Amino acid sequence: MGIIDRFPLRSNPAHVAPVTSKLLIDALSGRPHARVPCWFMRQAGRYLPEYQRLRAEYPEFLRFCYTPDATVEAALQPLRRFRFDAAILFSDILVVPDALGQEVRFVEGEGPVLAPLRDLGAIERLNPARAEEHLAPVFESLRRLAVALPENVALIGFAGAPWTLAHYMVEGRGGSDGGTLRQWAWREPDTFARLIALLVDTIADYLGRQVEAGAEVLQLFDSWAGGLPESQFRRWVIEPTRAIVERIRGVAPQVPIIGFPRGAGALYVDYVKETGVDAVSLDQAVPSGWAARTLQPLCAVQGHLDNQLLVAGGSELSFETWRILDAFSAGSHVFNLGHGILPETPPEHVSEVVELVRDWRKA
Ligand code: 1CP
Repeated sequence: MGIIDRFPLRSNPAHVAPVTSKLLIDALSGRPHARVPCWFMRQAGRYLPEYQRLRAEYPEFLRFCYTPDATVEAALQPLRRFRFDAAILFSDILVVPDALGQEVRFVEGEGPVLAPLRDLGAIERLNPARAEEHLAPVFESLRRLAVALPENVALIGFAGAPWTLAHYMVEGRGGSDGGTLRQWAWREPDTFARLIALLVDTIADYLGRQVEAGAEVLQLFDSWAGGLPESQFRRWVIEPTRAIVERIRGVAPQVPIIGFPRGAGALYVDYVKETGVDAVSLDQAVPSGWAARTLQPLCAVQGHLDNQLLVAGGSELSFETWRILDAFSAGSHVFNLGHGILPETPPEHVSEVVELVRDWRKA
């Protein structure tokens, strides 16, 4: 049996396209591929000293995000050190609320702080008409990256999903338990639905433009999708995601879409079945065996090494890497973390894992 036969087609590929030179795209599309592709969420950023030096030139993080010279360099930095199979656009999910006219600041040592949006009037003051022009530097970054990347490295575009963007927009920051947001969604679902609908439209347009500019894969980050009751998860996570996936399929049917409903637990199954994503990114709390049996027959899976183990290192890091590779060996798998790389991660641990994944079962 050749190595290619070890990674069979998944049972229901969403679309059929020719085999490409890019392992990541083949794996996500359920096509045969010779080894497990690997990239890491937040692979660019603060754990790299060269990023810290570049970032020091731009006191304001959003200014950095809107400067293509800086973002292209930041996205390429990890590829010079590690043999990743993809580059991810360097930007942030919060450029979307910023583009809609909400006040967004990044406070050193604290993270993002937004002027909280709490009523219909504030939703009506958002201005989707200005978003596209405001985000022009993002599209320019993608155009430049598409030219700069080696031909076997895929270019990933991304956006925050509506629920997660709403979390920051309503709470004014991440990290909290989202109480204000959840209360609003329960108390005034019709008003809240207007915010979500506006975000669905804005995100679908934004991702469509990212594809035009050169993105070959898209990831929707729903980092705050966990902890919702089922009915709310359906309405505010699954439904808006399904609507975005449908819109993108209409304009770019060849582009694989990865969904990341972090913390969704058992609801990962309905998310995969109902949103139509090509691949699902698993957080580290999802049992691997369960995901391999339940999710992998339906779509490609991505994940899900604990980002804290990547900091800790040692023999557990290799054992866990091999365990995850083994667990998902019967179907399409993209090796990644359960959440983004932490700033205190030693870069040597990253190269160790990337090389373990590349060498795994090499004949
Ligand atoms: O000080 C600095 O240099 C800023 C640190 C930083 C970086 C490097 C932030 C602030 N954002 C980013 C880049 C970024 N953010 C990327 C591109 C880099 C890459 O992946 O290689 C991406 C894909 C994101 C996405 C993002 N931003 C998410 C979704 C993924 C996740 O981690 O859950 C979220 C939730 C954000 C918000 C955000 N931006 C920055 C911080 C510190 C945070 C999280 C704050 C919180 O926990 O609420």
